[in-house]
Amino acid sequence: MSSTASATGSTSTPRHAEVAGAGFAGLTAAIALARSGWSVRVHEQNDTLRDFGAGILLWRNAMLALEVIGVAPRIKAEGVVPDAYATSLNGEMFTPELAGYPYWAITRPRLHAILVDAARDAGVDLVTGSKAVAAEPSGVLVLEDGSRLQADLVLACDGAGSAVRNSRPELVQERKKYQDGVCRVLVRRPEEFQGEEWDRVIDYWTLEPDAMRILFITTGPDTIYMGMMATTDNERASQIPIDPEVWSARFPHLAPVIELAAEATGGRHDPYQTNRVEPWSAGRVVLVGDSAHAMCPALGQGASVGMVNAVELAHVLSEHDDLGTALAVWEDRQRAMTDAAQARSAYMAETRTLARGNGFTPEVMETANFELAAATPEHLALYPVPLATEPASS
Ligand code: 5PR
Repeated sequence: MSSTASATGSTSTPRHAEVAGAGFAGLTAAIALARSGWSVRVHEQNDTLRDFGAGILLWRNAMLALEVIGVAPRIKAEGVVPDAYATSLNGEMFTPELAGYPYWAITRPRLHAILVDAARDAGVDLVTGSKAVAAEPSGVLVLEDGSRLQADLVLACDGAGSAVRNSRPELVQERKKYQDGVCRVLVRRPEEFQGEEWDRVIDYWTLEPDAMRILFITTGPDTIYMGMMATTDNERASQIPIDPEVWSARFPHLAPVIELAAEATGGRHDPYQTNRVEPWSAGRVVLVGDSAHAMCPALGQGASVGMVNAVELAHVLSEHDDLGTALAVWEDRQRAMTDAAQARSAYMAETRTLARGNGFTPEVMETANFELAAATPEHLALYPVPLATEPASS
């Protein structure tokens, strides 16, 4: 195992990180640390490095994080900018929002592949079939096979159900479940949904007799990401594979894509949930991503906030030699934004405010407009915020 390098970072031996989980947060943290001189090993429990999800919106905050780690140019080349976010309630379309806003849509497998490439380029050691089960504040990551790996920093990026986090009773969790859940599928984009009017996000809502919603997101000329939300007690609408009958009855004009959604492989259903954890670290163990702040998807910010916090963590670690100081400064800087994102997405999920259109108020956009300490003025200049969605001035 690696050296027990001093935590001062000024020695010739690079500091070493063991990361549990090769999801978006884990890979982003690994790339950021490796690029600032750390030796990094990532453990993925699955036998392959891939993402099983559908699509994702990467807001300005996520793009800034990806800019810092050098990945944004590939996102821009392989993803698309939705030309607007349109909302329809019972077939009536509200004025579209977010025109000109710097956000990108991409499939989750593509984003994941791009991050894996960048991790390899940065010299990150990626280990598959390696399941982390616990960690110790002295800087030990424990694997399922009993190995104990010593590190200067252990990152628990093993998701909302984090086994590593759950092994630390001092990291106190506050969980909450909500009424809705979402089936997410990636479908082939058929002929009838080609054309400019579909090169956007369209959020189709119905609220009677119960809430059912289809979030239609272009992820390029070949694919559509569909987020199909329903109350979890509507069993037929909370199933993978998609039940085409129950969805087409509510959204007849989307029947062709619903048929494709029903045939899609690799979709998943997740109930909306929040897990607020405090604090985010114990000694040399730190939580990054859903393990720290699982949130409702209503803001579309779960993964973005995880990637932002990952990049900010590496940045703070390069500013402060003392690990304890760095972790305290990091949590202090990121906590308010993260708590607000969790609270706001929960509020939006509970009240379904997006259904009424024009929901991207300056307050809602605060998360997307968060400016990373790690971002340079040049990075910021690449992502100007259009006037209509400018951060609320105080
Ligand atoms: N926004 C996005 C999204 O993927 C979902 C929601 C909002 C980008 C669903 O996963 O409200 O559930 C949502």
